[in-house]
Amino acid sequence: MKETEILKHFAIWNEIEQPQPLRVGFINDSFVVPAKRIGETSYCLQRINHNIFKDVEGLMRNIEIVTSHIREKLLIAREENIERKVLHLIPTKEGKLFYKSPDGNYWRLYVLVEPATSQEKVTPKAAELTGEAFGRFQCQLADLPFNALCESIPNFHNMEFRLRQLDEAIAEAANRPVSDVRRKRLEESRDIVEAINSRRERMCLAEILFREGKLRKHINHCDTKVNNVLFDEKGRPICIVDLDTVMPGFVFSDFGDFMRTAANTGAEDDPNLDNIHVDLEIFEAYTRGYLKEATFLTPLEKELLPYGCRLLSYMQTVRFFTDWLNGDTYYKIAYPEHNLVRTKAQLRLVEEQEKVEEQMKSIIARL
Ligand code: GN1
Ligand code: MG
Repeated sequence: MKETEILKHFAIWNEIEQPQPLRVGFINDSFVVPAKRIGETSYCLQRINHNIFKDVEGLMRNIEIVTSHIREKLLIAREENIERKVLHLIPTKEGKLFYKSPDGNYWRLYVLVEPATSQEKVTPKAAELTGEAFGRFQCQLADLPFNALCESIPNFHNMEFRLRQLDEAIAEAANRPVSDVRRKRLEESRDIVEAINSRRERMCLAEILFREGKLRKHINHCDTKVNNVLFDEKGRPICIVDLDTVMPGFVFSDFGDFMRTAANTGAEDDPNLDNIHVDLEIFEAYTRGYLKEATFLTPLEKELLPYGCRLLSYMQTVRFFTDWLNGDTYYKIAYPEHNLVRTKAQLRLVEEQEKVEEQMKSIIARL
């Protein structure tokens, strides 16, 4: 169904232009819908990937709970420009949070936050402000009981679960004929399997501590990549986007996911592994901003922040590698080897983070 047809189902009252595809993210499809007249509201239309998000209803309810909770906090604090500081869902004409088209697709509409840009790299100053923004985001949600939201993807950041998925992918690939592409992919990456296996137990620490009742869950964003923050023209963070995965989780994993993407001198999918190091200046700046706002952290949660960095890079290694072995069914890829290149780049980041663990700890202690 054409996007223009889809838009007719939403409660938009101003005149709009043709939707334009927006090439961001690996999961959903997004379109910018500009207003016809300058100064009026423009929109962002998204087709939700329901192969990945099976419970669209629950996911949209999560987003509605989180955005209205934050909006209320901003109103109480008498903030200005609230429309730019928290995402605003436009309901359908029937008052629903999404529209299901006859062809079985799910659509939602947000007010477009503008002018704003997203970045793949940040300066230390921007990192500090972003640390504050995420610290505030978690703080604003700290009074919501963690089970107020559902897991829009069950076990999303559960390391034990991600390793089980990998084991299944390995078993499946190993059972295929020698000539099969998935079998070949496995045979050619024994060293990666090795590297993952040697870290398994350590990396499942959070689940163990949770079962022992030593660690709690919060409402987390669960995809705090640097490109999920919108910045204004002066390079200040204004709004946190991509809320599909807001759900219960461990606070340090949100910290770690930002560091995985922003405190890396290379790219997430850098083909040149020599580019990949931990940017400790960014690490320090973000941590300074974050600790200023995240006043609710327990001593254990604070202690686990460097672990959170390694955890998220390791988890992403496992997830990219699983997708590689499965024949690239989950992430959008730009070229055939993309998931393998991503895997190697993330694994190198884990190794680099291990090298500077002590330095990270002393930065945190100093701050
Ligand atoms: C996916 O679509 P995007 O780029 O926002 C993924 C994250 C991964 C990330 C890796 C629902 O996010 O979990 O960390 O790619 N989202 C989902 O860059 O799986
Ligand atoms: Mg995203």
